[in-house]
Parts: sequence; C-alpha cells; structure tokens
Amino acid sequence: MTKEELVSGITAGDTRTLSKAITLAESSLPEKRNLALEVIAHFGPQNDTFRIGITGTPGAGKSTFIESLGKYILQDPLRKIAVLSVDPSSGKTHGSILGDKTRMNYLSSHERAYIRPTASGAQLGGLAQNTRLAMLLCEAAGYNTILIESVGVGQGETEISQLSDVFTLVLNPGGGDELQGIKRGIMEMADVIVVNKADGDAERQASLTAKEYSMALHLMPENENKWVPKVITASALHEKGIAIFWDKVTEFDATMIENLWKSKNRQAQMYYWTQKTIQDLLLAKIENHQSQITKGLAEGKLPEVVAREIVG
Ligand SMILES: Nc1nc2c(ncn2[C@@H]2O[C@H](COP(=O)(O)OP(=O)(O)OP(=O)(O)O)[C@@H](O)[C@H]2O)c(=O)[nH]1
Ligand SMILES: [Mg+2]
Repeated sequence: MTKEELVSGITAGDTRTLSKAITLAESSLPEKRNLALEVIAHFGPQNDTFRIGITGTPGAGKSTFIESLGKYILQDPLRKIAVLSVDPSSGKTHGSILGDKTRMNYLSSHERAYIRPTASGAQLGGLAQNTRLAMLLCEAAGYNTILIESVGVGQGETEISQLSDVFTLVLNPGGGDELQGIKRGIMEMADVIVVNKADGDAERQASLTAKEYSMALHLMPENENKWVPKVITASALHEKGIAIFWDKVTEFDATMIENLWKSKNRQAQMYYWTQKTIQDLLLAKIENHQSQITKGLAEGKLPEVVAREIVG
C-alpha cells in the first residue's frame, strides 16, 4: 500500500488499513517502518485523546476489567476505544491473545472498539515503542480512548507509564502478599489502584486490602502534579466499581488538562521516547560493528578508544 492509500483508509476509519499500518510500524524492515512513520507524521499529534494505562500482576483481571470498562465507556456514543497490550514475556503472547479474544467478547465485536495486542517479535526492547506507534495510528483513525494493558513485571510497567496519561494498577485482594509480588516503584507510579475481584467471599478482604494500600500511599511523597492517588475496589467480572473508576480517571484527566499537566507530561514522554530511540539506534550501530570491535581489541586498543571510533 502507498502512503496515500494508508492515509485515506485510516481517515475513513477502515480497520483493515489501520491493522496494515500497525503491522508496518512493527516491522523490523526500515522501509516499512518508515512508511508507517510518514503516515503518523501526516496526521500529527492528537491532543484530545485519553490514554489509560492498566498494569498489574498476572491474572489480576486486567483484561476482564478492560472488557467491563470498555462496555461502560461505549455507552457514550462519542467514544471510540482502542485496546492495546504490551506483554514482555514473549513466549506467553500467543496464549494471551487467544485469552483476550474470549475475555473481551463484547469489545471484539463492537464497531467502536478495536483490539490489537502488540506483536512481541524478536526485539524485546522495542515492544512498548511498537505499542506507542500502534496507539498513534489508532488515534489518527479516530479512536479517542486508548486502553493499554501490560503485565506489571519487569520493564513493561515503567514504559507503559510513558505511554499513558493516567496510570492504573490492578491488584487482587490479599494485602501484603499481593504487595510483595509487585515492585514498590509501580505503586508510586499509580494514579488509581483497583483492588479487583471484590466479590463473593473475597469482598471483605478486598476492602481491607484497599485500606492497606490507601495507608501505604499516604506515606509516599506528594506527586508533582498534586494528584492524590485513589484506591477503589471493583469486580470486573460482575461489572461493579466500573462507574466509580471511570469517574476517578475522568476527574484526573479534567484536572490535568486544567493545570496544564497533561500536555506537559506528554511532552516529557516524547522526550523519553526520543532518548530511547537514540539508545536503540546506537545499540544497532554497535551490533553492526562487532567485527570492528573485535579487531580493535585484538590490536591492543583500549575499549574507550574502540568505542569512540564507532560512535564518534
Ligand atoms: N471472581 C472474579 N474473578 C475475576 C474477576 N476479574 C477477572 N477474574 C478472573 O481472573 C482470571 C484472570 O483474568 P484476566 O482478565 O485474564 O486477568 P489478566 O490480568 O488480564 O491476566 P494476564 O493478562 O494473563 O496477566 C480469569 O479467570 C477471570 O475470569 C473478578 O472481578 N472477580
Ligand atoms: Mg490479560
């Protein structure tokens, strides 16, 4: 497809063209990726979108939560939802995709929803970067509400916070045990914490867990944007707590638009992704110079000298 065909397909809201463009963006072939970048550049930044990052321990109910939340959001006829996922554990990706199709039954057949798991491929480092490009393409196609799911282990959660306007942590009832499974750093990043599976026998435990998190959050330093993180309980399965969650995140968004934090944060994120791209480009450069490095070292040069010869 040419750039013009891609642009007109995306403008028309054609999901097949959108999917094609995302596949191009995920490609490791520079000419394909560049084509996708040109298409994204054509549309320019979409400042009126809302990007919600949802992370949490494996099996916490993130996908189920997204299904319920999406269903709720779509009651508003002006909302179009794109669900993107980042899964750093590459081997697991196929299983998750199949799982998500069944877990997101409603969304996968809704005309105002689009679901796209990011292909993990070989380059683990570029995974969230690919999700970012997919997000930009979805926004260009008119999806104004972006839900990004990522498993909260490893690097994924830091990067997902660089993709989203509001950062959500989904956890299970279980207090301390649950907390041990996640890194403290993720809690500090959370704008909203959802204690999910607050149903049946677990309902009481969920309330206690929510209180514990609230207390833990009070001990953390104040956010630069002045937002005090909220803790709520929910049952994604029974569609409980979803409206409250939506109230909290839309309150967050309105506040951050008003105090100009939203645009500032997006600028800072662009800076992050620029730095990351520079790093990736430099790393690729090093890979191309393996023999030069070996040769230089064999000639008795210092590593610093060999490195300078390559990077300049
Ligand atoms: N009781 C109860 N079970 C839930 C709830 N939400 C999700 N589950 C169940 O928890 C399991 C995991 O749900 P998922 O939505 O796949 O969780 P996830 O966090 O997306 O999982 P991964 O993407 O694999 O990390 C499924 O069996 C769900 O049915 C809930 O609110 N209550
Ligand atoms: Mg999931």
